[in-house]
Amino acid sequence: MALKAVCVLKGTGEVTGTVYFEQEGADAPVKLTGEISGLTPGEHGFHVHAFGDNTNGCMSAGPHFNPHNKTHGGPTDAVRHVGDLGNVTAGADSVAEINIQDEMLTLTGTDSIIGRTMVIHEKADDLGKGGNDESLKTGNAGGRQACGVIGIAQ
Ligand SMILES: [Cu+2]
Ligand SMILES: [Zn+2]
Repeated sequence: MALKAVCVLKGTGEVTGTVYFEQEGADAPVKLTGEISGLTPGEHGFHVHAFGDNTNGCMSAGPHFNPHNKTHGGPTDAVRHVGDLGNVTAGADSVAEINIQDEMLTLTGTDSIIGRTMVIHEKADDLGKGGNDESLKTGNAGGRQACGVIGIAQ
């Protein structure tokens, strides 16, 4: 049976979104669909952060989800945080359509992303290629515009 999760993203500004997750089984990739609106046109970093804690807004979600102690990277890199999904791109209508298939995320087991936080950022993620220390931690993606806890869906 497919595993399903959902995340509603909200922030202090205009940015809102809904992301759906689906995985056919423990070893299958995770498919993400949905959309995020209210963004400036262009690329925005998109990650799973470690904690499902939004007590201080998106800041209390902590750093990128990184159970294997790697450096930050892009979604197709072998060396990356589990939570590194790269960028989503908003069009002139301020909407980013989410359509991602990821090999490293999982909705089950010890590395499950259920109960953690999805964050959409102000700026583009440089995928660890920015040439400075911050690039290898956060991808220099800037502020957290909206976020939400990933929960089990029906
Ligand atoms: Cu992030
Ligand atoms: Zn990262």
